[in-house]
Amino acid sequence: MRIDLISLFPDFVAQIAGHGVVGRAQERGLLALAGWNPRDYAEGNYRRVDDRPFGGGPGMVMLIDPLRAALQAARAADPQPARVIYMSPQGTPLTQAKARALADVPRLILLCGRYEGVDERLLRAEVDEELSIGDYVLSGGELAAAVVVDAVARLLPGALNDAESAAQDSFEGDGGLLDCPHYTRPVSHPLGEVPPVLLSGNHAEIAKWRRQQSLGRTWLRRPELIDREALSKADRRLLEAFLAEHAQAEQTLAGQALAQAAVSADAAQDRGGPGGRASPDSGQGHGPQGESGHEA
Ligand code: 9D3
Repeated sequence: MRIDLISLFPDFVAQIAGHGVVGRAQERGLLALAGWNPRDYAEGNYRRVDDRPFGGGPGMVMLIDPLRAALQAARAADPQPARVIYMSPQGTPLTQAKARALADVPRLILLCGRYEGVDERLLRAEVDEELSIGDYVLSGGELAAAVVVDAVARLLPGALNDAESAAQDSFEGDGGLLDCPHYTRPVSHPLGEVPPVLLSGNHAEIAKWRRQQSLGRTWLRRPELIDREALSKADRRLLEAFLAEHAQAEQTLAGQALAQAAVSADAAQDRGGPGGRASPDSGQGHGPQGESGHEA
């Protein structure tokens, strides 16, 4: 697959894409990246690439001609026709399904805007689709393009090694559940223990626990990703058990918080703090003062 980047900072995107999985995909010849800078195609001593917006208002708009020349150069660098995508806050949001579809396209050109955007006539004439990476404001299309390159490159056959690829398959096979928690050595640490089931060697139980964690976390954190009615009976039971346990843990935590608050209030009373007069022997030397480090 070939991806060309049209950008005032083409090296910025290439830099990001030079590491890890995407870098390896390039080394393996699965992905070829090339950058094209509209500034190099701009005319005159000042090599202008932008100008003020007709109708007034803040910011600048990218000029048609330098962008068109850069696009033309990119297209001419390879005879294969390219799909041109404008990275834009007005685009359709990138999803994993979209990334999969793009990974099947042999040639992409990603157009990155800066300033307020690009002259609409260039977009109408040259762009096949507009793509956003989410509802937040970036300073330009470069980081968004890097996200697309990363999401797409790792889907190219041969980009991932076997372990990465197996992990990906199981995730995608899950129909978009969140991942389960992960643990590694040591088993025992001041920050806590590893869940015993993971040390049991019982692979069926481990798979069940992981599935349950995935279901439970997805339900709690991203409820829109789960249709409870559409779950299998087994999944529904796992989720219900998870939620029951979760509610129990919340109860325990709330109980502990209450007990802690009572202890703190007691301590404050002993010190003659708010809520009570100091008793004669108050102050030092007794009681679980501020066990958690915070006092009322
Ligand atoms: C604050 C400026 N906004 C006008 C009120 C419009 C605006 C113009 C240009 C907002 C962002 C940008 C630059 N963003 C992108 O080029 C971009 C982007 C993004 O900001 N968010 C999510 N996806 C993308 S893809 C390209």
